[in-house]
Amino acid sequence: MAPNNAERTYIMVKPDGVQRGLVGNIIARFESRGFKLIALKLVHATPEHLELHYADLKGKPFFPGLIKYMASGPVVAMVWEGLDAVKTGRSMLGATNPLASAPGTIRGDFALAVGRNICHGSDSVENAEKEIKLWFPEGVVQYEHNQAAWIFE
Ligand code: IDP
Ligand code: MG
Repeated sequence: MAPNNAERTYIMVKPDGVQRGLVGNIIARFESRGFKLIALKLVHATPEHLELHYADLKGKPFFPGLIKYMASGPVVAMVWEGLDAVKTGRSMLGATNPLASAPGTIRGDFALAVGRNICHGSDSVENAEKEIKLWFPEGVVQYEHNQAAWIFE
């Protein structure tokens, strides 16, 4: 199969990441890795919207606290495109629990607690497409990325 240079992932700086001034650092990591930014907005999401985003986790004991945390302030919603964007995005994030996140990852560099872990990233291509639709019903922005020939074979 031809490599999919146009795979997309949904990345979100969580309210703690915004409050702690980490938005620029997180964006810079995705930019310098070679991904193309195709959507971005600052949004203070409602609990109802966040319950849709985290629908798979409904019923977990931490679910109410997770929704409260995520609705406590604005988040930065983004879509990044590039080769293996979903898997590479997850590896840039690090493990869900910062106790296990390697130094050099976003969570491994900036977080200590699983309930304050700074950043979200889609865990599968299918979920990425669902999350992109949920957060960007208006669609993403298409444009030519002039660096592509230097990033992809
Ligand atoms: P992920 O964000 O790495 O994909 P998920 O299992 O999808 O991890 O969980 C979503 C989010 O819920 C986590 O990023 C974290 O903020 C929160 N979370 C997961 N497990 C726990 C927990 O045991 N206690 C508190 N919060 C949790
Ligand atoms: Mg998840």
